[in-house]
Amino acid sequence: MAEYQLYCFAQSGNCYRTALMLSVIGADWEPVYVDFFKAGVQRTPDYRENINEMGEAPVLAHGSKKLSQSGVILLYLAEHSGKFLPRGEDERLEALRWIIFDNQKIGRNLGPYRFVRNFAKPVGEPAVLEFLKARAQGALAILDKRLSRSPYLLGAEPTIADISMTSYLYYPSEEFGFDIAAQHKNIGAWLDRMKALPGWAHPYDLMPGHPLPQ
Ligand SMILES: N[C@@H](CCC(=O)N[C@@H](CS)C(=O)NCC(=O)O)C(=O)O
Repeated sequence: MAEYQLYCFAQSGNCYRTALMLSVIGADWEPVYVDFFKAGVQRTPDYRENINEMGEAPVLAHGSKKLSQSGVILLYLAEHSGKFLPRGEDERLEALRWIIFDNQKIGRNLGPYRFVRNFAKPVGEPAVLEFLKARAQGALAILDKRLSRSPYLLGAEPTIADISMTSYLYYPSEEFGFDIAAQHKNIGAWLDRMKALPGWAHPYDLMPGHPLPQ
């Protein structure tokens, strides 16, 4: 058995943050497939009792520990590996600031937008899609401005704040109906830099469940 198990599925940007981290730190890990779409495993009493009371993926299992919330998992892995760890109090707080902004403003809007556009049955109402897209675009513009100042969020080196921020940004542009990297040039250049990290892999190659069965 691998050292780490990650409960995850390929379509999830929330899961991707943590799968990418495991990959770029060179961890010994294996995915445990969460059948989110068909079986809704994350909503079963068994999952909530034994895996994550919050009913969400990702979950990282390490020995007897089970951790959820991608930001917590990223911090744990950074502290255990010494990699992508923000240094000193100011950097730690700055990393947390961007991780929370990502969770609340970017992933929180881009994820549901992509979900209701591609996976929900029936597909979401146009007004809902427009609302989520506008909120996501506003947050992406803030990220783009930040990345005009330095190669990575905190400066010259990538940290867990950058790994978190990749969440939904490598999924195919057809799934969004617009090209994030082309519309936000600094985000596009930063995505290329992140892609050059040893161990980088696309979410659909790193986690199980793609393509979805029809
Ligand atoms: N803030 C959480 C978000 C996790 C999350 O919302 N995961 C989704 C999958 S992408 C989920 O499991 N949702 C539960 C559901 O919709 O039943 C994190 O970063 O880990």
